[in-house]
Amino acid sequence: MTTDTLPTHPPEGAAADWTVPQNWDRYTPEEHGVWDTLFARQAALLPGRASDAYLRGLDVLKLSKPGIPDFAELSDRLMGLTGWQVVAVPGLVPDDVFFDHMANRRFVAGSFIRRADQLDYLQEPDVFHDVFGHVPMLADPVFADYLEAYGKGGQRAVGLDALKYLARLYWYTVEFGLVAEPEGLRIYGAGIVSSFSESRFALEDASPNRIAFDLERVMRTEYRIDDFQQNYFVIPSFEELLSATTQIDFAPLYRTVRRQSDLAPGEVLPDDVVVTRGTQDYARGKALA
Ligand code: HBI
Ligand code: FE
Repeated sequence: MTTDTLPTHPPEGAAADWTVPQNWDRYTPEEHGVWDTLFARQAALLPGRASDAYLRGLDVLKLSKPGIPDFAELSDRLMGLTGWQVVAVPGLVPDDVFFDHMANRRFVAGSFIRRADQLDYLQEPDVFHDVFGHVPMLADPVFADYLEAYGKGGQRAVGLDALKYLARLYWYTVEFGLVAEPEGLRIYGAGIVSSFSESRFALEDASPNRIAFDLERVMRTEYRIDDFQQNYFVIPSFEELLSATTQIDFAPLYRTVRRQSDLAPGEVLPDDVVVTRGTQDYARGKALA
């Protein structure tokens, strides 16, 4: 995801912090219907696939209520649970704005929804990705702390010119992370739980590698934004993700990572702890096509 081409000033109608009114009253019945269709599709897939923390969030936040959620109502519930809020933005916002909101426990969400004829097509994160994908995890106290720490780390990374490395951590955890639960691997990344096809691919397809999470290794790993991931990284628990990323000083880590080569999306290293070794058939098929 690149935000390099964004203007530095918020667009007309947005506040200085880039937030806009959600204007919940202005959604059409068709738009609410798109949410309901997407919700029904994912809700049927996720039990037994999504992490326990995610499913609990979906439940306690009452996201099954029909229609696009009202951010004010959602924020009230979330505030009572973990102190987070959901604020509407017009689309992608500049990195510093994104991190400032996150460091202050405000999750920025697109308020528009994809069209009914584009259920699986997404260029920019819409309200289904942002709210259905991300917000349930914010009801988990440990993950809520992780995301705040990420926002604060983002603010420091900007000064250290290390955003490229930190963005990879976001990608392979918040967007495309897997967690090892007692009953088996589960998805928690928002990019997976909000995707009809990737929620099965990430867990059940023979193609991708599933590799034990290692912070330095993840920070070296390039990612693809236009297709299924070739490698997924598996955390042992959210507590361990939080401690692995808050008990260390990132500045020396960035220096170490900068000295090493970047790793290709589907690469496996001799030192990797491989949970399931993939065939990479899917990616190979795409390369030949
Ligand atoms: N803006 N609305 C929005 N959503 C994002 O996920 C987002 C963003 N701006 C910047 C950004 N993400 C990146 O900096 C992170 O992925 C690192
Ligand atoms: Fe996202």
